[in-house]
Amino acid sequence: YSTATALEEEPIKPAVQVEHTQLLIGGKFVDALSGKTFPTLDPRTGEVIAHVAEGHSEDVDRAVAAARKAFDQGPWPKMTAYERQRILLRAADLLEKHNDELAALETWDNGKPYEQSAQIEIPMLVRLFRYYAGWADKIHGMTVPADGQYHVQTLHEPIGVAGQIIPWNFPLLMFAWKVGPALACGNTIVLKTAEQTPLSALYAAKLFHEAGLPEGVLNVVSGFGPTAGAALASHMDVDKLAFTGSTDTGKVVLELAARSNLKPVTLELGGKSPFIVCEDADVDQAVELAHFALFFNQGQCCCAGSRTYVHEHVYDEFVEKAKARALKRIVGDPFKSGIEQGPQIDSEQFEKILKYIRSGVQSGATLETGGDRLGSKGFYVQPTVFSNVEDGMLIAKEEIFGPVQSILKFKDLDEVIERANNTRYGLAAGVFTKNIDTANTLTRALRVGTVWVNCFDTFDAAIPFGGYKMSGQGREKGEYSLKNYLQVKAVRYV
Ligand code: TXE
Repeated sequence: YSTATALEEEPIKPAVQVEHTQLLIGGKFVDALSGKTFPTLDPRTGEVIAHVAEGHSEDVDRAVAAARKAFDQGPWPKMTAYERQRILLRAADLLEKHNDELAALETWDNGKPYEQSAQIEIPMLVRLFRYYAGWADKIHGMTVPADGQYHVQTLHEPIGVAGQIIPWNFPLLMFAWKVGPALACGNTIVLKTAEQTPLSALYAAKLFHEAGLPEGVLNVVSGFGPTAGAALASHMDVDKLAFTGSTDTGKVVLELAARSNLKPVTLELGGKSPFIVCEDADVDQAVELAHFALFFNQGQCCCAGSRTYVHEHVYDEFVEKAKARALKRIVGDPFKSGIEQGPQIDSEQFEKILKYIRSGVQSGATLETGGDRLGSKGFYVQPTVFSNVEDGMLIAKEEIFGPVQSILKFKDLDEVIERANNTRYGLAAGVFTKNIDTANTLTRALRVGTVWVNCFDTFDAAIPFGGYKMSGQGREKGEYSLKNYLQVKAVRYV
């Protein structure tokens, strides 16, 4: 890994100041009522970037009260759709203007390559808000035929106060997937960021206020899951909950929602996505795409192609080339140009990944390359490749969420379909083939929310994303996401 030694150098200083560390409630930055703070850490070193206000249930109460007031009495749900659209478009312009600061904060707090933040993720964030702004004035109900002398119409109304809990792997994109449709539909929001990455959402939310978003419409509470997160999920005055994170925590929030006020819940959870390389594949291209499908974002993607199934006729060549590609991966300080992989998010994830690597070795998989930490500080992990992986091994069953590729061998399509589907997850799949019949067979047979054919991890604001089975409930992005944030009222006139 070409820059491993450079990891011992001083980390590059990010070109941004941390301006906002308080909670954003009712349009104002405020301390937590307890006065408590928690440190957010630089994954390159484990050192403190800033101390951030730590929201607890009483702060969630305050934020929900502000959102409730903004919904019941404020201008937001009542203003014309055109006005709402204008505010969202202005916010998108401001996000675009502050591209570099947002990207620097994102990389500093999360560890992802700065070029990825600045050239892909922030532009995508801007695009998402422009997309949702476009929907604001295109939300309308139907006229419905009914027996008798009735005129029947449906009204699509905002659902109210949305509680949103997001993870740390794509802090700003998850912010956009949640906040975009909720605002376009006229809701108000209390958003809880992940405790690992509180900084960028505070900065972005401030820009929404500069763009003219009325106070109380978008509240941001930093804090931990079992305290702030659970308070939001179980709040009696939150009308809808949207969550992205682990399947285990998804079950917890669904239960909290059910036990409190039965708020509807959308969940985007974990995955163990198959990436299937068919017999006819161009091996070099397949290796490159499978590498990207797994290693992108330090392997910290819910939809990572983490079970690489390769046809037996091309298996040996594929493994050799996948190993060579992993060895060439450029790992280093994410602020450096040309870096492909930065550190993992925190010590917990770092340890979890190393534990899975040990488990892979113990269960008899062949460690082709990698397998250890990289450097002596921060949370860097060597790009790791296992071959001879069997379906029953933990590394083939559980979400590792790190730069660890598991390569499995298959003989024919029926077999790989059965094995690919034999998991509690169903988020995504990759299919690599030149044969349209093979592609058709696989795309129909795979029980997942997204199938990428000869591509992977391509995202678009208009394309729905979500999971089958225990990878989630509901869809985000695209037109499908709007119904998460709308109530349907039937009105009958005679
Ligand atoms: O997830 P959590 P963690 C997977 C991945 C990772 C594992 C654990 O495998 O290794 O989950 O990561 C909040 N009530 N994914 O611990 O706990 C928490 O504060 C309410 C997949 O980070 O699910 C954070 O804001 N909220 C994934 C959010 O839930 C609670 C992305 C996610 O944290 C809570 C991240 C509670 N009791 C991890 N406990 C994906 N689908 O993309 C925690 N939270």
